[in-house]
Amino acid sequence: MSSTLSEITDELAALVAAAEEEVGAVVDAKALEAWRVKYLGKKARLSVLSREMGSLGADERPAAGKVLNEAKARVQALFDAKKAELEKQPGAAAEAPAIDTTLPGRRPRAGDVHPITKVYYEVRDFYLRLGFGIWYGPEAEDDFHNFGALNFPEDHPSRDEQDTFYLNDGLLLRTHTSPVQIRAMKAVEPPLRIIVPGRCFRSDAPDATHYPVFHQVEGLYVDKAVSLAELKGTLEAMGVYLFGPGTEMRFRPHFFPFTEPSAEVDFTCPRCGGEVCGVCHDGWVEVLGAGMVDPAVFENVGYDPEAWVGYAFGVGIERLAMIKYGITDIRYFYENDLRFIKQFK
Ligand code: 2NM
Repeated sequence: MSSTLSEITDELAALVAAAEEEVGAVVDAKALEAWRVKYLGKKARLSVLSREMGSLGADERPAAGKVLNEAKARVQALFDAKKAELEKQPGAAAEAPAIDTTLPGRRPRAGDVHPITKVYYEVRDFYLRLGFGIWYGPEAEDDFHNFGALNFPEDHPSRDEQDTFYLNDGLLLRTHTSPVQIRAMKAVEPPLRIIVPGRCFRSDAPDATHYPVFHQVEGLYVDKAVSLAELKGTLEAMGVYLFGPGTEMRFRPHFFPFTEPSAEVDFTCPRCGGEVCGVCHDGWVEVLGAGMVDPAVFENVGYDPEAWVGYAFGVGIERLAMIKYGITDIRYFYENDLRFIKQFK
C-alpha cells in the first residue's frame, strides 16, 4: 500500500459520505443488496483496504487500522439501519416467511357435477348396459344432415330463420342430434345400435321451459327385425331405470318427418306417483319422442329399406332433469350458481 495515513483517512471519509448518500436512495431489498455488495462485499474498497493493511509501515498501521475499522463500523451501521427500516414496511412480507403454518387452512371452493351431466350419465349407463355404442358429431351442421336426410320438407317451419341459427358457408347449429345418426348410418353398415348425446340449438326466446341451448340423447337401433314392441319395452325399462319401480308409460300418436309411426312418450310422474303436482299437472309427464325410422331416411343414407328396419327416439336432458329433480325453470341450468348446482346429490 503506497498511500499515506492521511490519504487513507481522506479516502475513507469520502467513501463513508458516499455510502451514506447512496443508502438514502435505497427503497427495497434488491437495491439494499446491491449497495451492500458495493460497500461491504469482498471486492468493496473497504475489503481491499483491509487486505492491504499489511503493506503499511509499522508506524502507520495501528492508526490506519483504527480509521478503517471506524469506517467499516459506520458503513455496517448504515446497512443495519436501512435493513431494519425496510423490514418495517408493509411490502416487506416477501422477506419474511411466506406461510404462517399455525393458521387454519383455506378450504377450496369445490364445484360439483352439473345436474345435466348427472342425468345424462344415467341415460347413458342404461343404454350402455343394453349394448348400445356412443356416437358424437359436429354442432355446426349442414342442411342435408340436419334436415334433408331426415325427410324434412323444404318448407318445414323448423328450417325457418326464426327457429334455426344459421351460420356462414351454408352451415347451421344443429337443432337436434339426429344429424349424427345420419352420419353414423352413412359410415357403417347395419346392424347399428347407438345413442348420440350432445348440445343442440334452437332460436327460442328464453322462458321457464325454453332455452336456446339444450341437450339431447337420441337413440337408434337398426337391424333385420326391430319391432315397435321392442321400442316400447326398451323405453318402459328406461322409465323405470330413471324414475324408479312402478313407473308406467303411455304412447300417444304423433308426427315426426323421420319416423313412421311416431309417438310422444309419457311416464307417470315420479314426483307425485300419478296424483297431480306442479311438475306434471295430470299425473303424467311427457318425456320423449320416438318411432320407427321412416324408409325414406334409410334411402337417404344408402340403407336398403326392404332389408332393414329400425327404431329411434330422442329425449331432452333438461326436461328429464327438471322432472326428476322438480326444477321449475330451465334457466337455472345455465346460471352457474353453485348453490343450485350442488343441490342434486
Ligand atoms: C326423436 C324422436 C323420434 C330420431 C330419428 C332419427 C334418425 F336419424 F334415425 F332418423 N334420429 N333420431 C328421432 C325419432 C328423434 O326426437 C324427439
